[in-house]
Amino acid sequence: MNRRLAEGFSADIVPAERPPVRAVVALGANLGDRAATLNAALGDLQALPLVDGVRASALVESVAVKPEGPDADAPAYLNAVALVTTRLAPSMLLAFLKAIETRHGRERRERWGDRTLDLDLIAYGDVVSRDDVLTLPHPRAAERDFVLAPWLSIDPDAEIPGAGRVDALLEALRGSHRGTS
Ligand code: PH2
Ligand code: MG
Ligand code: MG
Repeated sequence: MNRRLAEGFSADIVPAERPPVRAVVALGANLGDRAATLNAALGDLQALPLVDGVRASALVESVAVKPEGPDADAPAYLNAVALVTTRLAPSMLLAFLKAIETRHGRERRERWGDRTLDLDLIAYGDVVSRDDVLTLPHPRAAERDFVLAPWLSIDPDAEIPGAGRVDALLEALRGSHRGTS
């Protein structure tokens, strides 16, 4: 693409050969056959163009977190984290994640409402960006046990760019809840 034409576009929509990057995707489901949906979504991730590898954690059950806090009366979640090696630009990867959610019946009604499938882009290499459409790393990842724990289980040295090591963040999170539940 000619340089002039490319000006004003975010760098990641300008087609270019890119080296593979490791992205971190969090998966969640609390409606329907949760395990079947998560496993199918992992297959869909693996089948994306320019995705060279997917390594997933085990599926872990967690109480639904609502805007007001944990809600044991809501359907429980199954969550997982996948490490994805990809040459897709972050915006393209995000678009594919939304398409996979839609394929699995995702409906958007209320914030943090119950859902058949949620795929969140948690990190993309060491990119830190505060874009209106895509904030990297995911702004709430460090507060979520259901993201940090499965991530740590498949990458003991994991770090959230700009926020620190996942093991330390998880310990801090669990320590801050101790004695309050
Ligand atoms: N996702 C949310 C809101 N609450 N709670 C659990 N346990 N797991 C999730 O994946 C989750 C949630 C919004 O994306
Ligand atoms: Mg989410
Ligand atoms: Mg989401």
